[in-house]
Amino acid sequence: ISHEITVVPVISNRTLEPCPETPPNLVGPLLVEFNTKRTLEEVTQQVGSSLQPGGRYKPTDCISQHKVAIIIPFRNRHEHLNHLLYYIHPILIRQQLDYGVYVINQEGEGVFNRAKLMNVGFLEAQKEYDYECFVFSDVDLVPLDDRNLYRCFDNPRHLAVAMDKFNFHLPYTTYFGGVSSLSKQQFLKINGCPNTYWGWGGEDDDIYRRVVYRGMSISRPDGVTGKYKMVRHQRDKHNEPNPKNPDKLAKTKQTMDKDGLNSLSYTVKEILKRQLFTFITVDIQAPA
Ligand code: UDH
Repeated sequence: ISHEITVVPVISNRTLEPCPETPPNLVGPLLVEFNTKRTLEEVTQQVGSSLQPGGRYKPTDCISQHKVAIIIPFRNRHEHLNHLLYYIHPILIRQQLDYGVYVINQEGEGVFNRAKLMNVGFLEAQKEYDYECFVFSDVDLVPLDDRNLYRCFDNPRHLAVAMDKFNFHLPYTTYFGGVSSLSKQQFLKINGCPNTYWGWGGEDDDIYRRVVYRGMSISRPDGVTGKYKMVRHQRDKHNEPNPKNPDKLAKTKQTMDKDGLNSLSYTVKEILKRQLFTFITVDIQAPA
């Protein structure tokens, strides 16, 4: 008597391969428009189904090679955030990233501080997951091409190289604003961002200088891949240009070792897990 043996494949034990170096499903140039209002509920319906709460995702059919935290400095820009989430999630999914989206919300009405919020995002995201790469993105900038990879490179990367508001050019060659990526190691090497740039202006140039003073250079996509559309807006309250900021740049070399991650102090007030993002409200001791 012979017995046939049927081998049943066990799906959960299937070994996954690493995702390919170049994501196979990218489409290139994208249509982006901000004419229609988008509510968070709508956007959650439209793009949230494959995410884990907190705006987390990883591919199911291969092992992502990129653990990326998207860090968004934020206050009172919900309409912009909805547009960004609507466009960015499908892009990040096509890029096969293992990622999470972190909105770092400055509490209160004090002077805004973009760079300090970036430092907070770097530390808070790592409390949740072993992120190796950090993409810092303004809330109002949507990439116009999904080949612009939201990952880290051998050098710190400037991603927003061709914004519509600058006629799809860099405003100046050392510009490092808008969207950038740094690996954990690269960010630690520059002691993070400065905490002392209150109000608008200068902090992005300070970060650029930190990178150069630590012997690194800037990596960039080409001017077609690096196109961005900005949501048009008025100047925010409590984020006026600060005339003291540009003057500080002459001293970055001396100050960067004592102004940064190693001097950061803040208090987390609330952490909300939404489907499309993690919303972290922080008191950063802003002056009135
Ligand atoms: N941000 C907020 N809330 C604020 C201020 C800034 O969320 O109140 C964040 C947001 O991610 C924003 C980023 O910080 O994208 C940079 O700030 P910004 O948008 O003020 O800087 P930008 O250079 O604009 O984009 C400057 C003012 C433009 C006025 C144009 C008037 N026509």
